[in-house]
Amino acid sequence: MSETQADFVTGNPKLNELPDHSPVVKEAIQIIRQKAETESGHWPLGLSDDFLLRFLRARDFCIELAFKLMKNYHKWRKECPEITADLRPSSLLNLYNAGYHGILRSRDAYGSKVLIYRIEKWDTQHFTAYEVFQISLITSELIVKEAETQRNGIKAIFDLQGWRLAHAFQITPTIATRIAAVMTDSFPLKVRGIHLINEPLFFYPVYALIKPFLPEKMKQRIHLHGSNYIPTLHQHFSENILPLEYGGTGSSLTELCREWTDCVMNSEDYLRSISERK
Ligand code: VIV
Repeated sequence: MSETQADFVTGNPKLNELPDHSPVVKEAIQIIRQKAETESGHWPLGLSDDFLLRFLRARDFCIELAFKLMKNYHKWRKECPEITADLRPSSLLNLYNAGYHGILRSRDAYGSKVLIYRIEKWDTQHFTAYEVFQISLITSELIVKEAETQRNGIKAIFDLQGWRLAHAFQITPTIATRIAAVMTDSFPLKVRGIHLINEPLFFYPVYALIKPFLPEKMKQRIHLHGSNYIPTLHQHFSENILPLEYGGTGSSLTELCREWTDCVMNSEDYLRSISERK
């Protein structure tokens, strides 16, 4: 077996550094495409090079695992149409405008994209957990197109300030399994860290609901910082990328939310095109 073929069996993070046009990358794409075509599956999003490459990178070019991830992704989309069937950011505009979600302008020291969510801005009277989930899925579908994000994954900061019982009631066991699935083996993004800040005591029962569905590796990547989060959060993210609200010197979260909202609203056509294909 050649060295490359062995890498395709075990996976090798070094292959992630290769550019899209590298012959090794092209070869892996051919192999996984052939597998997909042979397995008479239904591939509503097509089997383009770009599309296949995101699954390969998410699994460090282990073809078996990349193919399994690709199947899980399609299965997950089918299983939860409430989340995946109709990605229309304009119907979520109030949630965006409230400042629920923003993305840092700079990647962190490891090249990961950093996403911020503020629960306080989720008004449960107007938005269900499914709609709030769509915000994360929309972001994921947009950033997974970037090679650097495919390579270095994401980190998410959940600010649980304002977490109330009304939020907790939204997290049903079904939603909890959806959350765990999309974080682990149903979406082609490497989740490199989840940081919870300002979590109140009565968030723990909800966390306990999600936890059993997470593999050990993922549990280790979840950090609970509490309300005195600045010193520990800064061990993971440097001050110059964090927004003002979190003790950083970057732009304000309000500004970052507005920026990302604009970007999402400009992507409506693309999002519609991927939601319509079943
Ligand atoms: O959506 O890589 C109770 C991540 C997340 C994603 C998606 C991808 C991903 C890391 C999630 C994390 C967030 C789509 C691809 C699962 C959406 C969550 C929506 C719910 C309704 C938010 C409520 C608040 C949670 C807070 C803590 C959850 C952590 C343990 C993740």
